[in-house]
Amino acid sequence: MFHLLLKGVPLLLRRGLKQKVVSQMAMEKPCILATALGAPGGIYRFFGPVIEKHFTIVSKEEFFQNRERFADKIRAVFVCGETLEANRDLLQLLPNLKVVVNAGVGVNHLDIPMINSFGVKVCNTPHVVDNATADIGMALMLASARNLLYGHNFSLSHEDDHLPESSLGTDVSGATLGIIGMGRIGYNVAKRAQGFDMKILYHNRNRRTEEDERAVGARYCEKMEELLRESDFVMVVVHLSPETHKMIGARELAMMKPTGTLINISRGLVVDQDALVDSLQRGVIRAAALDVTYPEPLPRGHPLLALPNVIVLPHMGTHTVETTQVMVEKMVINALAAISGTQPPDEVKV
Ligand SMILES: *C1O[C@H](CO)[C@@H](O)[C@H](O)[C@@H]1NC(C)=O
Ligand SMILES: *[C@@H]1O[C@H](CO)[C@@H](O)[C@H](O)[C@H]1NC(C)=O
Ligand SMILES: *[C@@H]1O[C@H](CO)[C@@H](O)[C@H](O)[C@H]1NC(C)=O
Repeated sequence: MFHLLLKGVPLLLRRGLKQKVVSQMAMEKPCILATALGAPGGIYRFFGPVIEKHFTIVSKEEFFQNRERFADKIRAVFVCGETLEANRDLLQLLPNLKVVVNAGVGVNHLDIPMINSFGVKVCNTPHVVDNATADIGMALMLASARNLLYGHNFSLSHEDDHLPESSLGTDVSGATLGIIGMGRIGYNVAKRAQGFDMKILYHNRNRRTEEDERAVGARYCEKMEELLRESDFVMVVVHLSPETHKMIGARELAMMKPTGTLINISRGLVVDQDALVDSLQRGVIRAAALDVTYPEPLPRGHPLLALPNVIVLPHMGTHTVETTQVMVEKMVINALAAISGTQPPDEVKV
């Protein structure tokens, strides 16, 4: 672009001009407020350049030390977990803010109507997390079914050479998988499970088209009860909403096979955690494998963590280099759009 612009200008002068233009552009980069790169709960340093190409990052600390300098300049807030709260007190300090961009899909920690009342949009990063989240669902199912954590610990610290009977796993290939919530992630799970020759059932508010069902070999269960009764593995992939809040409680867990495994990659509060602890302790179900809990991470010493038939991950569903990179790129695209006054591709509306 510069070359077109500067055609005909002598080379040395061109260089000088180009530098000047570039440094002016650098000065004019809009500011975003975020947890400092690399700080706990902040975006990892590795992804800094993706943001810094377009924005100047102002950390929370820099902002509060020098509010007069930054208040007018901040055009976007990048939220990554809950270390930076986009609350009313903060928004009142940012007169030129255009958008709050959330890393990831789940925005239940954001008060969207309140944010919108400041004329500020909210965006998230949907779709890009689909593959990684479906992958972690499969990873949890396999790890739980085949007792991988037990086996690893055995390798580290075994006292005799023979695996005890209790370490026997259960087959995934050919087993029945029930998917609760057949959105994009659920559908991606079904695709993967098809490769394991699993029998696939799903429950969803809306039935998928026959073509969609046929493509992954999934059968619709209008009633969740039917799915719970028939499945060897139940994977919960719904969004948190008033309808899904504690949708899996003691009653639902009791409907599952005693050999059944619950895998939760949705949102902590979708499963009644106390009921889950009780069901696992009493052997109502075989095992649980969770990427999401309430709270996150679970406090050390939580009863779920003391159970041998549970795998708990600290919400790692999208935790890969590639997916994080695309997520940060999406955040930048949404912020740039909102700041320039065009419709951002991933605005969340209520
Ligand atoms: C799903 O996640 C945990 C376990 O109970 C619960 O806190 C949540 O309620 C639900 N997710 C899980 C982990 O099952
Ligand atoms: C998931 O992965 C496949 C294979 O790499 C790719 O074609 C697809 O676009 C990915 N989906 C998303 C939503 O990123
Ligand atoms: C790991 O194995 C050792 C020895 O068998 C056992 O004492 C310990 O409880 C195991 N730890 C876990 C977390 O299972």
